[in-house]
Amino acid sequence: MKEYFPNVSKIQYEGETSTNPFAFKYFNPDEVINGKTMKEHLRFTLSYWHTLCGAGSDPFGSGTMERPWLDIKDPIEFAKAKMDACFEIMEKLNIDFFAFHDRDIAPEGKTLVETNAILDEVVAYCDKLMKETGKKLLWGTANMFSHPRFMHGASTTCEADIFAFAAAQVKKAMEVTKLLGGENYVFWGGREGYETLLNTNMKLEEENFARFLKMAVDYKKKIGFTGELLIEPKPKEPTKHQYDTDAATVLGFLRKYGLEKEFKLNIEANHATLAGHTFEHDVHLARINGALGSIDANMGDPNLGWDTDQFPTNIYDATYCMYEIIQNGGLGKGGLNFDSKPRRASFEPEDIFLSYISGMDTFAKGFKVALKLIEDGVLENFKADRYATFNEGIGKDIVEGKVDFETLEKYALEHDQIKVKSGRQEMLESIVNQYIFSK
Ligand code: XUL
Ligand code: CO
Repeated sequence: MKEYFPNVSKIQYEGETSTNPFAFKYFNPDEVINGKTMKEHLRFTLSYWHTLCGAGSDPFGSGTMERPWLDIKDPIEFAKAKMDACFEIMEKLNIDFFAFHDRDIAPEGKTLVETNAILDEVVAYCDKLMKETGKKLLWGTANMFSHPRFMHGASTTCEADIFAFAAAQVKKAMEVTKLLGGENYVFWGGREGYETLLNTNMKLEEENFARFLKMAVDYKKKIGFTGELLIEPKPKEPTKHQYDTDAATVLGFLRKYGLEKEFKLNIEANHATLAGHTFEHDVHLARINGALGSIDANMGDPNLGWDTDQFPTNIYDATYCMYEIIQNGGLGKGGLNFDSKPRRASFEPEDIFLSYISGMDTFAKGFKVALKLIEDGVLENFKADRYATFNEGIGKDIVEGKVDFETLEKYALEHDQIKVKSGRQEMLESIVNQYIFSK
């Protein structure tokens, strides 16, 4: 097989004193922690779209990325070359999983029949490489946002024929994901939202969205796909009002339509922050509702209000996210998928590797910090103490549902001289810093 990145050899763990940019400083893939290797804990995943398809274009300029397969003219050979490059990158970075949209791996043909045939050919090639290398598919999904036919939405479109087309596309993408042993299937509704109520029947769009998801659940069962179905919330971009705004909105929607047992959430860091939350807020909310499925690990830029999809280097985000994952007992079938891309000016092929190294090291360090915080019980003990009044007396009665407003009024009239304690936020932030700074 052709080597696309001859200048980069397999990335080794060299420890935190290393000054080699092409080495891991914190991610030691085979280090065993609590009975599992770091690799198994973190389940790092390559994102096909940004890594293999990202051209580096933006609204003001064309693509910048130098990629060694760009001169291949034949569309199928081009697709297979990207697939080869994908497996080379995973091998060199010690990444076990990848994730893709149908259109990332194979181009569309002139008709849906032709498109499906092209997809089948590339999928067969992918299957062969997976069998040869042992690499795994974390999730598959359908791109129902790039093609102009989806300008009004996919399952939330105003055109019934587009709804049918979208259903056919998801059906095929689910079959392909199953064939490749995918562990999850993701729904991110890129065009599932609206721009203006002047032309939108929001009620019908929301109901159709639920109908569509129900059909997906039925088809999953019909074909015996045992992976998890995941919804990825995002508040805006591309549409002004995305229906899947954040974790809380999606959980409420799923409950309204009786779908809460069928779906978990794929939480993306910068989608949560665009919704005005912290990353850990959405991960936590998913976790305490038993709905934490997987993570799209990236970060935004606090000075920019759009989806910058940057490789994560923020140690606080990584620590707090890993804190939730550990409390969740791990990610199950999920993983840490880097929904991130090198910056437009980081255009050389080597930048792909340098970007992944920084993201993987950040999460590996965050994992260790979070584990130590949990083992030492610093935050959980503080929280337990903070809510201790609910463990006995009137607090216990409240939690056990034994009191009403009248009993509480009687109690309050006798106990109205109340002393409350400090929340100690600054102390806790300082303790977290201490754990991050210490080795
Ligand atoms: C877009 C985004 C997607 C999903 C998959 O913001 O995050 O790439 O992860 O469709
Ligand atoms: Co994403």
